[in-house]
Parts: sequence; structure tokens; C-alpha cells
Amino acid sequence: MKNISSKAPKAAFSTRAIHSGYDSDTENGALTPPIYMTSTFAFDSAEQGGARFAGEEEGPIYSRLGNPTQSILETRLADLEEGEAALATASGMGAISAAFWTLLAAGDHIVADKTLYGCTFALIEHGLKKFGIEVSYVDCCNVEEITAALNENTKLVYFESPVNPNLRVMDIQKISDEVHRFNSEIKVIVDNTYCTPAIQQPLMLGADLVVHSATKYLGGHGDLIAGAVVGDAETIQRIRFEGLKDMTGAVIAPMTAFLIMRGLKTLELRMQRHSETALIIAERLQQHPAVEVTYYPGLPTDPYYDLAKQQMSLSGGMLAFELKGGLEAGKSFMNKLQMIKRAVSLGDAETLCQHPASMTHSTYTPEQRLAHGVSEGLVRLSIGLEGVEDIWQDIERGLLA
Ligand code: 3LM
Repeated sequence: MKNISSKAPKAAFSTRAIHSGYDSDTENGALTPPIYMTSTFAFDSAEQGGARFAGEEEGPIYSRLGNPTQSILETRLADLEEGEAALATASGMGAISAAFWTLLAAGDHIVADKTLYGCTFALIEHGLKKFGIEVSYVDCCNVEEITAALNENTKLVYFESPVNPNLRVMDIQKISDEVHRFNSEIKVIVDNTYCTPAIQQPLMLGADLVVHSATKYLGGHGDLIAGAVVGDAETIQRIRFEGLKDMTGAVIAPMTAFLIMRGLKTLELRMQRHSETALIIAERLQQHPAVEVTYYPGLPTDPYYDLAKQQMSLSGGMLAFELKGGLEAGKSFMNKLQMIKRAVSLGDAETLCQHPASMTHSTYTPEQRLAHGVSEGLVRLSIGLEGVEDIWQDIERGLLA
């Protein structure tokens, strides 16, 4: 089967997640894509090498510039996110930093949501700012706050939806429309790690670029670190040859690209199961007397429920909550868990529990956490693929404690 995505009518998401970008006819019939474990590629002639470097002839050169296994993954990711092109990277932070270093220069201004994954916040706060880029943190749930912050130097608007770790949801379509009305050149970048394209496709809602930590649901098995940027072909090409090739060198390993493709085959199935179980757990947490507040956009009482229904096909596997006893109760809950692992990361088959203030969001100072909406007592759960009653039994044990 040739690149299935080019056939009309378009194949189903799950079909494309399995087949897109790979033609077994050209690979000795191999069912799964070969892993090209090579750092460099031989040229037929000096002229051919020169032509490849000059961009006059297509073909591999050196694996920091691209590798055939990586290319199959990139075609597949672009297809699933409905983008023209994708770039796979060594980590989610590699993807975000390659995009930032390509699109920004000293004197530029960016608008970012006030709550970001801890290392993304640190990259902006300790990286971009050091190199003369101005930052406005705003509440991106309030589109007027974004438009009020835009100025003639603004080059990009950056947010996660839902947000790690507090699960606020942004109106991607409205933000993209308003930002582009102000200046169509400004790039709206959405971190789609929590949803994956199986749930939400920001490019279809008007965003310019999507970034991912592929370490999470895309890989799906907790056995790799990787990232991706998806968008229009011209921008992705720039990020590949500036931000990736020359500035970060954050190249994905061929074996890792293979493992992500293995994960993608079950992405839609997994997201359905993660979402189903997370909703049941969120409902039970919400009703539990020890719980002060539960954050999950799939709960009808959640302030983001309607918006999430509009732009997400499922509610996802991530939830967070605060216990009535605050920080101490949260820690004691975590220490009582038996099956559920106390670990950062998310999107794995195993249910994981972590404390953002002292772990993923410890890059913020306590004052910054307060200002940026990460409460000290918040506990985050990445709901896995185990049986729902087994997950609940462990959580209930923790809550009783
Ligand atoms: C975490 N997050 O446990 P990598 N964007 C988002 C993310 O959640 C992450 C990245 C980007 C976690 C990692 S904390 C030390 C563990 C929304 C990562 C960065 O570079 O692939 O880790 O992605 O929340």
C-alpha cells in the first residue's frame, strides 16, 4: 500500500496511524519500517554529494539532517496532525527549543500562557530572556489578555491545551483567529502533548505549529524520549536546517523513531481507554469526601467542559486534584500508593502519580507558582491502561489514609 494518506477519500485516523508514509514494496516487503542505523550515507559521486548539500537533489546526507526511518515517522505525524510536514526530535524540549531558536531573535517578543510545563517555562525564563527576547505571560483562557499583550515585535503565541498540570483549556480557534487578525505573520504554537492528534488537531483549528513530547502518548510505553514539531513545509524545513541541524542538534535516534511508529499503531485505541478510565476516576474523586477539587475537562461541572467538548473528541487521560488537607495530605496520599507508580512523565500504560510543585514544576519559584496557577497541594495522575477498579482501589487506599 503506497502512502495511504494520498488516496481519496481519506483513510480513517487509525488506518493512517498504521500505514501512512511507509511502502513495504520498496523495503523487501518488510512489514515494519527498517531501522536505518547509520550516521552517514554514501554518495554515488562527488557531484551527487555536492548537489545534495546544495539542496538540488533529494536524498540522505548525514543522520543529523535526516534519516529514512525518521522520515517515515515524520510523514506519519504530519498526516495525523493534518500538517504539511513534521520534524521528529530527540525530546519534546528539543522540538520546542529548535522551534524557538529558529523563529526568534533578540528584540522579539512572545506571548505565552501563564502556566507551562516546568522545563518549557525554564527555557523561556532562563533561556530566551537571557538572549534578549521579551516575554508576556497572560491567561490564554482569556483571549482579550492575549490580544492586549500583542505588539509589533510579537513573533509567536505559545500555550498548552489542556495545560500541564492544571488542565485549563484554551479556545484554539478563537485565539488563532484573533492573533492572525492582529498580524497574520505571528505563529500560534500549541503544545498538543496531553491530547495527541487522536483527540485534538490544533492545525485544523487555525494554529500554525504543533509541538509534542512524543515521550508521552505518541510513544505510549514509557520506553523512550522524543519530540516533534508539525506545521507548514516551509517553516518545518527552516526548523530542521536552523534550529535542529545547527542550533540544538537534538536529533532523534532511528530506533526511537521506530518505537514511536510502533506506539502510534495503537494510539487511537489507547486514547479511548485512557479517556474512559480517567472519566470514571475523575467522577469518583469529585464525589470523595477527602477531595477538595478535581480538575478534569470531561466532568460536566468543569469550567472548561463545553470548550473541551467543542475542540476535543475525548477528554484524555490526565487529571489533577487537591485534597482537603492540602500539601501534607497530598504527599501522604502519594506515599500510600502501591500499584500506581510515583513518577513524572505521562501517557504510559502504567498509571503514574506526581506532585507538580516539587517535581515537574519545581523550575518555578514558590512565588512564580502562585502567580502562574500551580498550587502547592496539587497532585497529578496520568491514568494508565490497567483495569479501572484496580486503579481506583489504589487511589481509594491513598484517600482513606
Ligand atoms: C511531565 N513533561 O511529567 P520531553 N511539553 C509538555 C510536557 O509535559 C513535557 C514536555 C513538553 C513531563 C516530563 S518532568 C522532568 C517529566 C506538555 C514533559 C517536554 O523533553 O520529551 O520530556 O518533553 O510533565
